[in-house]
Amino acid sequence: MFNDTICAPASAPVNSSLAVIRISGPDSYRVASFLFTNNRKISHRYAVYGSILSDGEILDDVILVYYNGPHSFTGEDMVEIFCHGNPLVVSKIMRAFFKKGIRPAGPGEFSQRAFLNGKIDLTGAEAINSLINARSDWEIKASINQMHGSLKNEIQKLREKIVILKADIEAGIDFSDQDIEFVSYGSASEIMNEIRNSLSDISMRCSAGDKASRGLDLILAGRPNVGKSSLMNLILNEERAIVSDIPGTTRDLIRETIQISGIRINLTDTAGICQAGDDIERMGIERTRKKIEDASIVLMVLDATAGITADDKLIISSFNGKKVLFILNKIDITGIEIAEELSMKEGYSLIPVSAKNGTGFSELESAITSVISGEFVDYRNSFLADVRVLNILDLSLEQTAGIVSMFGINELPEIIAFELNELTDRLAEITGEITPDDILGSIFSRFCIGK
Ligand SMILES: Nc1nc2c(ncn2[C@@H]2O[C@H](COP(=O)(O)OP(=O)(O)OP(=O)(O)O)[C@@H](O)[C@H]2O)c(=O)[nH]1
Ligand SMILES: [Mg+2]
Repeated sequence: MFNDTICAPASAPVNSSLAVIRISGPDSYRVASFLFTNNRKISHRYAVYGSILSDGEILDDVILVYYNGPHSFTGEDMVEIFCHGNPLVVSKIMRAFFKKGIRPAGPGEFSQRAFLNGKIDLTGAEAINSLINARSDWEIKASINQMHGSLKNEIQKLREKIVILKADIEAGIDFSDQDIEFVSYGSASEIMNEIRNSLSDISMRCSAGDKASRGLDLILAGRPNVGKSSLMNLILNEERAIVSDIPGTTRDLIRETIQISGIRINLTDTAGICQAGDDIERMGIERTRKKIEDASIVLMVLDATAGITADDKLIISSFNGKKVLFILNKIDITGIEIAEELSMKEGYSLIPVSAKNGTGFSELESAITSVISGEFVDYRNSFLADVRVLNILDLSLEQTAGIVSMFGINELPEIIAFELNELTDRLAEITGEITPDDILGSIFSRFCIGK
């Protein structure tokens, strides 16, 4: 428990109908009662209406809720004040609290107190931060699942298994003179293999989650003038990129983030690939090639009026096994039949569209959706995990493999028990049961103030 009391706005500093101010710590109740006109009515988890009064001046009429610790978010005594959403009003109320000895909270300090007081584990705290910053439906859903313990529960199940195995091996050491075996090395090794499989499954689900929260890179590529920028604008539903009939209009990469099927997509429009006319165009094409290498999915745009040209084929041959969707644009000029003819002749599966009048747009969206689902086979079951968690999982997997081989060479049980102990401690870092202070500091400093 902390002996100082902290205060911060929990809402953004903009003019809005309401704003929320949070106070947490042992002085919350005393100072709130002092500044609040309706102080006799303040009771645990009741919303009370009154005014905040400082030096005889009414600062605002507010709703105040008091939470008696440990039954609060932080586990301490807490007060939440719902005032009118003017940043000046918020700042006046906060200053009144500061004058009474309460200090401003740093980033993530409320969540850090909740964690240190055992109200949430580290995966839950990180999920709250992800929920606040989520940019797709998937991230929102995964954050809520994780706040409800999805990752924590999996890790705890594994730790329990390891602890039982370790206890059996240690019991074997204690009773070794009586020739009693609690677990044979054969079955211990099997259990360890199961643990390894579960760890590897969690790790894969964390990597899928990591990928999904960064977003999938989709890139529009093709020759100049085929309509890449027009398609970009159609997908974004805004005139984002300049469109013209002059080949080489787009020179730089144009990147926007959208959501398709609940997944974050980073969509990039690129310079048309051709023999560059000038240095700037050449630089644009180089950037395009580099971007294609990094992309998850390429949307190769073809011009129906030109068919599939030798230059198109050259570009396609540079994709090197990437996932590609072939889009046949400008079918408003040629008619849709050309798509089937060309598909038969050239062997590509073409999606006919017109960026000009929107024909084929919904088919294009479904094609993108189905590629995304294929790309993230199991993203719906994935976890939100940052590099910290992924790193712990990698090290744990390595250690697990080492323990399996120790059973194979009949290593001393004392040494195996030591390794198992280290493994449980390592996994405990994920939920934060054992985590060095500097790591905690760096995790919570990423949070916003008031959270
Ligand atoms: N009729 C018709 N014209 C189109 C269509 N899509 C694009 N255009 C026209 O084709 C020309 C080139 O379009 P852009 O979107 O600038 O092509 P781009 O591939 O981005 O070209 P660069 O940036 O030069 O590589 C413009 O005049 C567009 O109006 C379409 O579906 N139908
Ligand atoms: Mg363009």
